[in-house]
Amino acid sequence: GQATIGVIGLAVMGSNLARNLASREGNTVAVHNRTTSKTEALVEEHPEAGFVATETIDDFVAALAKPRKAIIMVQAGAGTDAVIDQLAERFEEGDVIVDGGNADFHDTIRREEALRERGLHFVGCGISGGEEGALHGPSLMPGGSDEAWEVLAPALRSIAAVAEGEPCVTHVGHDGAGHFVKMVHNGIEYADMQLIAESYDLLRRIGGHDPDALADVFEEWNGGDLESYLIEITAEVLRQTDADTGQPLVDVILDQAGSKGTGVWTVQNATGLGVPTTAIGEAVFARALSSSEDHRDAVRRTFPDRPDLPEAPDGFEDDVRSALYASKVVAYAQGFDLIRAGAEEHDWDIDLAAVARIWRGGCIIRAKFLDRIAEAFDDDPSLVTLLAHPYFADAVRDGEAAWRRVVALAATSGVPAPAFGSALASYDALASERLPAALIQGQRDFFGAHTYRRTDRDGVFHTLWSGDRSEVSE
Ligand code: NBP
Repeated sequence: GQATIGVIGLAVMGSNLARNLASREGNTVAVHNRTTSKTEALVEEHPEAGFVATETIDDFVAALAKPRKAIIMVQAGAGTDAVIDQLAERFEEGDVIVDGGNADFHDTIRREEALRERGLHFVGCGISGGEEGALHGPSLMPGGSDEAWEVLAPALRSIAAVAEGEPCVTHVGHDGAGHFVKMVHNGIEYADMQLIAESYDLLRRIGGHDPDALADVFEEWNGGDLESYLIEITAEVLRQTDADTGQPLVDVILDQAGSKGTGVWTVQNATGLGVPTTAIGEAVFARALSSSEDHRDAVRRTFPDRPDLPEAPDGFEDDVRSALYASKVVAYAQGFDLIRAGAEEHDWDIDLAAVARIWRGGCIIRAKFLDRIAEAFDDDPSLVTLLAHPYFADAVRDGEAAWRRVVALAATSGVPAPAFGSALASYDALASERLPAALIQGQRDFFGAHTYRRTDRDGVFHTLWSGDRSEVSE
């Protein structure tokens, strides 16, 4: 075979990734799709790519130079398993199968183990950046073995986005580490989008700005600390006028947010690992709430009298910007906490600074902010939380008063700001000397004899609540 790498699955993501690969020095790309007409169409439309078109899986495998490298870009789940099986039957020791789809990392762990037993390498690779990223440079999060990374690195480095001169790809960790980190990336994306949406809502309803004026505000913010792809596209969405009605497009879009599942996975795994990713949780729930049509109807009809919206206080726009930044620090800190907890649970050696660096380009959450996060973990790889790093601590301190004003005003005005509020609550809880968890331990001991520990002595204790209420130690 003469192709240096192959792509299977030529829907939008696979086609774009294959074109990206083909456009880079050193890659010759074999392409294959279950439905052959798609392969033919791609090859015909892009003669410049010099694709090696293959009709059958056998042709595809035969077209690849050894060690064979194939990237699967088919629908996650059963489709991926089917293609893996087809390749595994034909591949030989040392060959590498890459799954670039949005797989559940548990599936990736399972597949990697099964293929390893057969002498094959399997790499679950998170790919962020959507269609555009796949074509021009995604952020790539490969897992799998060190040997597989060595084989794949040149091709992956050649197609990744570039940030500050570095390709946005790193060997995240073994087996499912790459897909785990991609999952958390998407969870953080949910939180970031929700925080921006709350900022918009507050500025619109309390600030009284129209979408066009708000597009200016977000454009301005994009020139500062908040500079990011999501802030940039927010301005563009707010600027858009609907051709049919002449209204701002945002006003004619149905206000029910969809999701494809990675946010839910993030929260499920966070709760399983006991990591309080509250901002991601609020973001996932906020989308679900927006789509709860019956509940929204029933409650809106029951409570037609809403608080009066106040005039925006002086400096409100700056306050919201500060609240957004501080909340964002909390949300990202929680996301990185989850990566660290996942790494501990699954024995992955994940460099958090490297993860922050590969998210600086190509992916949806790319932002200037991630440079700061990378620096923080470079300074101190064992940093307990981003909130404790001097740079972010100062940012939170500077924004704290504004953050409180915004959350308080949102509450009295009846404008929901769940992610702002819960990020602030998370910060306040972490910063509190004492938490009411002590009372909860008392309650648990009362009804379930769950025992408690004391602040002043080692040991495990129980109060004889239904007896003489004396304390016994276990
Ligand atoms: P889709 O997720 O829509 O999958 C379509 C592709 O899967 C087609 O090539 C189809 O072949 C193939 N396929 C299916 Br369906 N079942 C198959 C089977 N049993 N055997 C072989 N091939 C099968 O494509 P996509 O939107 O390009 O996404 C590809 C992957 O990338 C997904 O896992 C997705 O989650 C992930 N992803 C997508 C984005 C994005 O922005 N869209 C971003 C990041 C990751 P056919 O032509 O013969 O039907």
